[in-house]
Amino acid sequence: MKIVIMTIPLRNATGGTPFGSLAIIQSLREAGYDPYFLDVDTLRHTFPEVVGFFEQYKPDVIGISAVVSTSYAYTRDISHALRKILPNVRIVIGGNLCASAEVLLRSCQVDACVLAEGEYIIRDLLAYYALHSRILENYTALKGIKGLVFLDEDGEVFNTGYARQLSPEEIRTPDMSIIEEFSNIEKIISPKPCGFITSDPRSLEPHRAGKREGIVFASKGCINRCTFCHRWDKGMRTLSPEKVLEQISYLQQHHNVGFFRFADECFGAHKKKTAELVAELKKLDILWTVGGVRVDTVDTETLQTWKDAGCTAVNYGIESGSPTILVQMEKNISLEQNFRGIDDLANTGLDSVLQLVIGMPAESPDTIKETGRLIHYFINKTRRAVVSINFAQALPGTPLYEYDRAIGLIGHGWREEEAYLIRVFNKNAADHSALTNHTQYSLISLRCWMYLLYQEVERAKKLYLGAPQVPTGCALFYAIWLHSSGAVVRLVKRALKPVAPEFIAAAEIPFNEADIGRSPLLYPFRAYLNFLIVLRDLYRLEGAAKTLGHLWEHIGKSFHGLLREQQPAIDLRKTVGGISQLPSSRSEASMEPLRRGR
Ligand code: B12
Repeated sequence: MKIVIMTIPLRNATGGTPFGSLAIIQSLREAGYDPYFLDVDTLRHTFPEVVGFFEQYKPDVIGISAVVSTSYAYTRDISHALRKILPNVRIVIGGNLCASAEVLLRSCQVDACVLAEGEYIIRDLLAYYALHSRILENYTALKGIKGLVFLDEDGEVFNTGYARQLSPEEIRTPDMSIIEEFSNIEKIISPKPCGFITSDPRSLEPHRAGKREGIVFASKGCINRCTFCHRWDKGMRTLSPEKVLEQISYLQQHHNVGFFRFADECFGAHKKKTAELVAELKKLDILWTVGGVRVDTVDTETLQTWKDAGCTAVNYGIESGSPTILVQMEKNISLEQNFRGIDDLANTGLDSVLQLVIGMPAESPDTIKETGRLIHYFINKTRRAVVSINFAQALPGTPLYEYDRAIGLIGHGWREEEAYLIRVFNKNAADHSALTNHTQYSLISLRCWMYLLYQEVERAKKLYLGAPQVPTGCALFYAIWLHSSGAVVRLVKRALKPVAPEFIAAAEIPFNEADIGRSPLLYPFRAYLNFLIVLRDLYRLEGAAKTLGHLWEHIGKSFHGLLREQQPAIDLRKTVGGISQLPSSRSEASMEPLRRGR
């Protein structure tokens, strides 16, 4: 049987190791198959190149790895193109996009969606495909394979239920030689370490010169279920130190990697196993950073042992400075714990990024102010000023997505859901251009909040880290630019050049919205300026008519806001439980477990 596993291009640039595809290929090899790997994400083949490859290769089965829900449009288009040239090929999709199984099955050319970890499900499916053609489907047999969603004999969505989750021992060590054979490892391993490693003076030690940076993982899943996060794994599993060391040692020996990034979502939650791993890492004299850490799973002492073992940075998912929002997120972390987590960082001097999510349904000017205070605390305490702010993006399989469906922001039918998936295709959560406003405030307010918080970052940098002020000329010029067309700006420049050259020189310093925070002149007027900036952004993005519509919404909601009370702190999962409708068809009932997440 000829099989191809393919990745799809995520975002505009290559984005890391395709661990999901490697796991599937390894499992298939163990079972005696010899799949081809088409790593479109890394190699960035054009669409015609991909189609051309399949036309020539003519596989029997294509497994598409769609690991994020923002990958829908490409998945749909490629599935249609492949069906056209290979009418009988079996097309299977795996990855988080399968939380939208009904859309995939009804609108794409897909035979089956594989739920969660596909290592063993794909084997069962291939065994079935070996015996049955697309024309003569045996639904009784298909329904016996766990972990699948497909359209049954009546055209209804049929979900066979989640398959058994892998034990930590069954999670495969990624075989990077597959990348070497089919893809391009040079595009996956970075020639230089990232800023979170170079911020540590140890990165300059002579014996690390020329070392490269690679990605590894020590665990899968998370101990918590935040209401904006898609959980496809049940709970969390931590690998044995041996499995982690295997990944590290391969990259060290074959690719001169000396700096490592752990792509875990919840590094360190299993304390004993992590302590064992950290003790081993210490012996290796490498430098490493960790992706996701919960503040309630660490303390100063633990972080210090990590630092001593080569850790340079930990990235907490702090998310918000508002107790109301933390409850709505079901973060199971209090604001006090967040502050304590920041203290732990400060005590150890580890680098970090403050990761925030704004725009949950209960977000308001008050909760944004609370988050602003947290930003000040973080920057003042840690002396670090990297803050990453994302909008809460509704991902299928999360309470936030279900909330949006229930209140009509997404809609109930699969066609409306498809329209939403197309809207968020390839969009990062920080992207202003595909925003869904889940809050009770206007879209203009939501967009202003993002600028407001970045201005607090700049303000805090000025106050506590001594970042330079923004020159008055620059600030004034920016204000003029905001209010006028390019022609007026040019006129002002020409008029002022002979009389105030310093003003023009200052004005030409690159300046962005966030810098208002460092301008003593503009900072007091930031609310007003942000409003203008956002109107300008919306006008550029959507034109005059729609901008006027947003303005109208803003006026209406501001008026109502005078009467509105602060929303109570309620976990969004509970809110959704109270407002979502019961499934009214077999297809809807099949989708139910996917909507709930795990
Ligand atoms: C590394 C990573 C990335 C990397 C690259 C991902 C990649 N190439 O795999 C980058 C940086 C690109 C990335 C980006 C984003 N990511 Co990301 N990312 C991850 C992370 C941390 C690790 C992925 C990984 O390697 N997992 C380990 C492997 C083994 O698991 P896996 O990929 O899930 O594969 C298994 C199954 O999915 C399935 N499977 C996968 N492929 C196939 C194929 C077939 C044929 C079959 C049968 C089965 C199958 O079997 C695999 C083995 O068990 C995960 C969290 C996590 N730990 O999973 C988040 C995660 C995948 N990302 C997530 C999100 C939301 C995003 C963004 C959309 C965030 C955003 N809005 O900005 C962006 C994409 C934005 C955009 N513009 O489109 C979510 C996905 C949720 C969802 N429903 O979309 C996750 C799960 C984190 C989370 N819990 O919220 N991400």
